Amino acid sequence: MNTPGHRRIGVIDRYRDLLPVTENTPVITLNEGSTPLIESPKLAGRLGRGCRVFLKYEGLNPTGSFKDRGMTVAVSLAAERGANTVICASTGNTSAAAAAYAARAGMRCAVLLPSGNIALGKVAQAFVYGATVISINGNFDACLNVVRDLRGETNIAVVNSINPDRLEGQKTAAFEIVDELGDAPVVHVLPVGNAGNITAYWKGYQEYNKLQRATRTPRMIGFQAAGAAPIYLDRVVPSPETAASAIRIGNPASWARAKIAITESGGAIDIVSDDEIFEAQLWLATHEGIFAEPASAAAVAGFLKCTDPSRRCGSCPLAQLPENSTVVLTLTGHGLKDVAAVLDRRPAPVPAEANKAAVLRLL
Ligand code: AN7
Repeated sequence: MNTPGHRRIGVIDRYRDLLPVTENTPVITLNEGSTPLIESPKLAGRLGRGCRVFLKYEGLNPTGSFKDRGMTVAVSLAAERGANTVICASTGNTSAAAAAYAARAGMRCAVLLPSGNIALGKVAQAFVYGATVISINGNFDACLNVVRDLRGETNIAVVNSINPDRLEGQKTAAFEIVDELGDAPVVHVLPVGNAGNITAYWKGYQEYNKLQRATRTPRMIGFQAAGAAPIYLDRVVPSPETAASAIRIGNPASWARAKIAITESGGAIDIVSDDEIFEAQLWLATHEGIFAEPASAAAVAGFLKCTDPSRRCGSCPLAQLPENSTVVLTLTGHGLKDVAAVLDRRPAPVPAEANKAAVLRLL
């Protein structure tokens, strides 16, 4: 399975026994999952004491985000149940994945996007995979409310994470991490928007612990953008604001389950500012050669904040790590999804004449 010389297989075939599929389920896959777990000695250096830090780079999934894991399960089961249309609300990545898997299944796809707040690469994906792209006059939470009302319509499958099949697929990321490290990490850090992913990881880690494939479950730490932090603030945010458009969500669907994951795991929920997010995005790219989208960088920003001695808070799980602990951060989406976010903040290329001397002068 996924060994050298073998074809990379999708998450349904890799974890079939632990997913709600049968031999009658048509497997709609793009060979998602099996993403790299990249060690970061530079992040580990901020912890010291023999700790190791790994980055689960979900941006290398077929449509460039972790959403593919959930979508292969949701679309396969929708096909098995006879749906001919999939629909979702999205801040961009869910719509890209839904459109791709629907195309592969020969199903129609409609995506409801908040007008004016989607990274361009994600809109391009929805178009190119042939989805009907509907721009809703409202934010993501308004889009999700419309989709909730569409549940139960004949032949239509809702593939947001209010569909439990999505979270089943997404829990496979936790399985992969344990399979690769030999045990669960001590702490798992990830960005939180609609809160499906933190819920799915927690489910995956718990299942592996029950199956005795892991001796422990990690403390789950979620980071929200400061302007879109309903779980942190413990109240709905009617007009969420952040340049990390993927997590611009004010009323998360999996709010209650995310709180359970945080509480049961001994974890935490915290916030990072947009400036911290973009600094972390650049830090990751310039120090580790990994380009992740702004929402993903929220996890890195949170890690950098919580490991800064001048800012460390006593109750943070990252402040009380036992020696030789392993920490995993999920990088949920690829940086190329949202190039405008970077170019808006970077200096323009340096102009030069087409000769060696002109270029050498700039080095
Ligand atoms: C890159 O695509 O909600 O907490 O509609 O695209 O499981 O919602 C995306 C969310 C983090 C937050 N990182 O995950 C959508 C959508 C990236 C994301 C999140 C999203 P959840």
